[in-house]
Formats: sequence, structure tokens, C-alpha cells
Amino acid sequence: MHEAPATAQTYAEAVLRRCDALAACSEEPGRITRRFATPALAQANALVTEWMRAAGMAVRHDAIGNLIGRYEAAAPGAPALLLGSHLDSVRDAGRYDGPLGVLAALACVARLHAAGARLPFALELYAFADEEGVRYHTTYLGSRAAAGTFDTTSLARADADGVAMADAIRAAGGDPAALPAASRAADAIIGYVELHIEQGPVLEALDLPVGVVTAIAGQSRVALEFRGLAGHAGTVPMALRRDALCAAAEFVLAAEAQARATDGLVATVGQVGVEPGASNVIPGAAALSLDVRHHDDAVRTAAAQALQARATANGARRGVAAHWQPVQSSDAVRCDARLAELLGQAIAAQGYPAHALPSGAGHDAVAMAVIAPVAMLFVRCQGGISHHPAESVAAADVAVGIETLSRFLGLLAATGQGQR
Ligand code: HGY
Ligand code: MN
Ligand code: MN
Repeated sequence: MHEAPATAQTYAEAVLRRCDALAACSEEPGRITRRFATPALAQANALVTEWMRAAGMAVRHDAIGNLIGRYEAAAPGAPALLLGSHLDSVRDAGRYDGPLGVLAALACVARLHAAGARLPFALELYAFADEEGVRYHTTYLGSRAAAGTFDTTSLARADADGVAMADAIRAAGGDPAALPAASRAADAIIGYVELHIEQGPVLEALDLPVGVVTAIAGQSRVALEFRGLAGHAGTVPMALRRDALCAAAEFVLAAEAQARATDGLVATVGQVGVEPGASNVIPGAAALSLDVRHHDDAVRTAAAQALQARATANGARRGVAAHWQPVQSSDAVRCDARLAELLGQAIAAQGYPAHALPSGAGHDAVAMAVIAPVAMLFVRCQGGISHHPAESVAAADVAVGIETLSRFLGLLAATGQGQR
């Protein structure tokens, strides 16, 4: 008897089981940490390779280590729609930020494969190798390589263990010299579409399973170091100190105050390092990371400039030098209205309102927007929690995400055949 095609719910439950399997691919026992070009990421890639092949995809890696599955079009020579998300993670991560987008898109391909169906365009599914930028503090390494915007000067960056990026890429089986070949020709691409957990509270507050992303906030990442003078904690009078950590602490609170006072601005100091780091020594140096974001690039850059001036002034008052080193900056990206409209139609066809919302989080779509129109579909996550092991999604919401993406592919195939 012909089995009824599996429902979106069935695929969603399988996707969640696969997210659990990927969660075991970690550098750290008992928690999820899967950085760029590590054996843990290679382990995850091996699992996803199997799953891609089972869905009828031809699988390859590119020079930076992105995993790419291709599902052929009905006819040869057709352009491709790119789907994807990332498999790298932050430290002590949740299991859905990245993998859910890769595996939900893969479920849509598996549905086509199970039905023996082909679209008028090919599907290429990217499992990007580095979106978070945890190992080298430069985000979107994988998607920048695909977009042809990879900054080759970052190949010399060293990680916390002193391993240069170029060496890490080679050790993971990639080839820094072949990075130009990883970039995709824009004229052969219809667009890039990414499903991702919302990582925020809006969909849950509206009691909606999915939403369409309108734009992705721009972000500035800075390495900031305060250099004062180490000294004896017991003998240096307070008035004579050049305490680098006090200058840094004052800056952290100033950044928070500036963000609280500016609508839509967020500023975060996520990393702090103190030298020499002994309890009876006045800190001579304090290193901070700074992450500033806003959906309006002018507001973001003005805020970063004001914070740089604040760091210098605070430091000068304390006899502490402030060294401000921009690490990376990515402008805000608007999602493509036509693709977003089709996502909205796919949502509405299931009886849900097509709620549109901006993304405060960065995504590989930011990098891919250089070579293709991009669209994103958010899936509700419990409490909006992310970058945390408590990250969680409901299978029913993932099912709506898969159904929406599947319907979107049909609409794109029917409306102008998805030609750019
Ligand atoms: O930091 C971000 O916004 C993303 O999770 N990489
Ligand atoms: Mn992500
Ligand atoms: Mn993330």
C-alpha cells in the first residue's frame, strides 16, 4: 500500500532528534561548544553529510570548510536557490541556533526527494562553517567566503592557542589558497533563504509559530584594551593608582547607559581579561570585547564613536591609556521584499498571520546579501532564550516552519520560476 507522505510534523520531530545528535558534537563534555575548523565541527559535518545524501543531494566541501548539498533542478543549467544556516556555535550554546535552519531546509529537500519531485531551479544547502566568530572573533567566515567578501588578512589571525586561521583551515581539510574558488557567481543564484530561531521574545508574545524577517541589524565589534600600571594592592594609595580594571568597569557601565538612553541600540561587553590577574595586584591591563548593534547604521556608528571618545576620556582621567581596535563591522541588511512576500503567502496559506519583524541577531544572510536577495523565516523559541543551553523550540512550531519553507519553494517555482 502506498504510504501517505510523511507530514511536516513527522519531519519536524526528526529534525529535533537530529539537533540532539548534533548537540553531542562538542569540544567540551557536558555542554555544546563547536567552533570553526575544529574536530567537533567536522563530526557534525559528517552527520549532516549522511543526511544530505539520504535526501538525494550531492555533497561537497568548499575551501573554507562549508558543507554544501545540491539537489538538482528539473532541467540542467538552471540557477540555484541557496538555503542554509550555520553549524558552528557559541560557547555553552543551545542546540538550535544554526542547526535548526540547516536541518529544516534539509527536511524540505527530503520531502521533494521522497515525492520524486524536482523544481525549475536547483537547491543548494549550505551548512556554514563559522557564523558566530568565536574562535577568531570575525563573524561570517563561511558565508563571506561563499559571497566572495572574505578578508584574506584575517588568515593571519591567531586563536587563543596561537593557531593561525590559515593553519586551522588546512588542519580541517580546507585550503586557504583556494578561497577565491569558494565564492559563488551572483548570476547563477536566485536568492538565499534562511530559517532560524527568533532568539527573541516577539513571536512568543504574539503566540505565533513563525514570522518573516524584515531586516537584520548592523553590528560593530571592537577589541578594547585599557593599560594602566600594575602595583601592590596593599601599598599604593588609591589617589596614586592607574587601575586598568576600574577604567574598564566605568566604561562597561557607560556603554550600558548609552544603549539604554538610545532607542533600539544594544551594547554588550561579553569578554573581560585582566592582567596580571592576581588578587593582591592592581590590574595593569584590562581587555574588553564590545558589541554594538542597531538597525540604523548611522545611529550605530555614532554610538561607537561616542563610546570610543568616552573610553579615552575615562582612561585619561585615571592615567590609563585606552586602545580601541575595531574588529569587524557589518551594515544592516534589508530582506528582499519579493521573497519575503512569498514567505508571507506561505504562512497565510496555513491560516496564520504573516507577522514581520526585524532581527537584532546577525545571520549568514548578512554576508549572502552581497551576492543575492535574502529572506529569513523565524521560528518561535521558548522565552526567546538563545546562546544558552536552555534554548528550546516546539516540534509543532518547527513543523510550521518546514511547511512554510516547502510552500515557499512551490510559490517561488510557480511565480516566475524563481528566475532572478
Ligand atoms: O551574534 C549574533 O548575533 C549571532 O548569533 N552570531
Ligand atoms: Mn545563528
Ligand atoms: Mn548565534
